[in-house]
This record gives sequence, C-alpha cells and structure tokens, in this order.
Amino acid sequence: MMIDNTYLDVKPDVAQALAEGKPVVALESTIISHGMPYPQNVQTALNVERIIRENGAVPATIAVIGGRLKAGLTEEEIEYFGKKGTAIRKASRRDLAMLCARGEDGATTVTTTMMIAHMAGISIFATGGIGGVHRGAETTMDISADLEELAQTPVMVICAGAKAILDLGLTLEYLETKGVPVIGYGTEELPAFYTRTSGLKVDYRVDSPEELAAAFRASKALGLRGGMLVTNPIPQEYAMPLDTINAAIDQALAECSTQGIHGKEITPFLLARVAELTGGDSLASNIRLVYNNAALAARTAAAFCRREAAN
Ligand code: PSU
Ligand code: MN
Repeated sequence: MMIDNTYLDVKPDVAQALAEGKPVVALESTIISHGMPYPQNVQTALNVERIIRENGAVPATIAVIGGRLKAGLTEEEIEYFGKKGTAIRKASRRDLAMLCARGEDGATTVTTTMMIAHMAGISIFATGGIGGVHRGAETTMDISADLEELAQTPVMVICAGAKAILDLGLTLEYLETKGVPVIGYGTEELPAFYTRTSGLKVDYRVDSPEELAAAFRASKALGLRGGMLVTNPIPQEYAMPLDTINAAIDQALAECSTQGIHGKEITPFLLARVAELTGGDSLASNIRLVYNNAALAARTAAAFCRREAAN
C-alpha cells in the first residue's frame, strides 16, 4: 500500500495507525487557508481532528510545507496555515512537482489531498464541499480538477455536496462520464452544501457507514481506479434558507464576472463573497457540516478497517 516517496512525510501517529490497520481520515488544508477566515479556520480544523478521534479514527490533515507532502499536521502547523491564509498557494495537481522542487508551501485542495492521501495509504477523506463544473463552463471550460481526481484516484471523499455557485447538474453529468459513483448518505437527493436538497438525484442512497465501507471495498477489489463521492446533507438545524443563499450566490457570481476574476481565484472569491453577504450565518453552517462529515468519515474508516481485517 505505502509507496516509496522521497517527498512524503507521514506523521508518526498516522504512520502507526496505518501500519496497524487502524482507521485514518484525511483532511484538506485549502479549506483552512482559503475556505474560512482566521481564527475560525484554525479552531474548526482542530475541532475536526478532535471529532475524528472521538469517532475512533486518527486524523491526517494534509498540506505541502517547505516542499514536503505532509500526511498529518501538528497543531502548530495548522495554526501556521490558518494564519498565513490566502498568502499560501492553493495547490492543485499541476502545482505539486513545482512546490516539491522549490521547497515551497501549498494548501491542498480536494485534488491534491486525494493524491497525497493515496500516496500515504489513506482511503477515506472528509471535507466540506468539492469543486465541480462552473456555471457557464460551456464557454469558460472552468471545470475543477477535483472531478478528474475523483475519476482516477481510489479515495472515498465525504462532503456535503457542492455549492450552488457551480452548475450542479453538469457536475453530476461529468461525474457520470468519468465513472464516479455519487452516493447520498441517508438521502436520494444531491445536497447543495448549505441546503439539504438541490432537486437533483444521486446515483445511490446509503444509510450506514458499513454500507459505505462495503461499497468502497468492492470498488477496490474490482481494481477500479477511481474514487467515490459521498454526499452527506447538512443537519437540518444548521441548513440555510434557500432564498438567502441563492441571493448571495447570484450576487457573488455577478461580481465575479464584472471584476474579471478568473482561474483558480474564482472559487475562493465566490466562497468568501457568499460568506460575507450572508454574514456569519453561512460560516456557522459551513463549520457544522464539516463536523458532520468528519464524524461520518471516521465511522466509515473504522468500518472499512473492520472489513479489510475480515478479508
Ligand atoms: N468548495 C467549497 N469549499 C472549499 C472548496 C470548494 O465549498 O473550500 C475548495 C476545495 O479545496 C476544493 C477547491 O478542492 O476549493 C476547488 O477549487 P477549484 O474550483 O479552483 O478547483
Ligand atoms: Mn477552476
């Protein structure tokens, strides 16, 4: 499982858990540096790690520090990422080799977190939302590298769906083309991050961590290359009113185009604007859904380890 990688540093507690066949959950760092303001980002990242431990798994927050691919960060490193924020380069697949060669820092997106998790031998990854096909992609070709990574890297990504800043229908079409199963946890509908519903159907509904583990085990046993996308709806009590969130998204999208924002800046810009326009409410919802995903990921990782041990 573990591959020889001179650029990879697996944190000792993570390495030990992996060696003993114990559950580990990967976490991304772009959500810390680019997805939330300081100090809530650091507080959230540390709470997520605690929740994962409470649910029986070892957390491995993933990042690039000084050109090293880190599978597992210390508290100090999480604090460093949270403070430095958007001054850290958002690192996608295309950035990894340059960062390693130059000894630089990078905040890992869903794409690079999946890559580094896989290099370290970690199968389950929890986050908030994934990137996808942007609205207007038929002319801009703005499609997140996250979708390509899901197509080629065997890691299960547990998220709360994708934000409606994206074209969710096209995102599902793209995932279908790429052979990525989209699973609803306790739901038949694709959740849209702040809301539990989107009006779009997922491929499968699953109701327990054991079922998720069984599906992922089958995917691996079949030698399928890609990942699986689990969409876990935000708990009802933290969901946002649809009108509020849609109004903020429409305004953020309009500003994005009038200000000529492009490339990898688009997603962080939209996320930050939606958060500002909805006041603290969307940040509070965002934090809660990440906690919810972390708990499910830890329980799924535990079920996956039990299943691997039985085989
Ligand atoms: N969507 C969110 N929150 C996030 C991101 C997306 O709701 O924090 C981040 C993730 O790191 C994701 C990345 O992998 O943005 C996608 O960026 P892009 O659209 O540039 O591929
Ligand atoms: Mn993009």
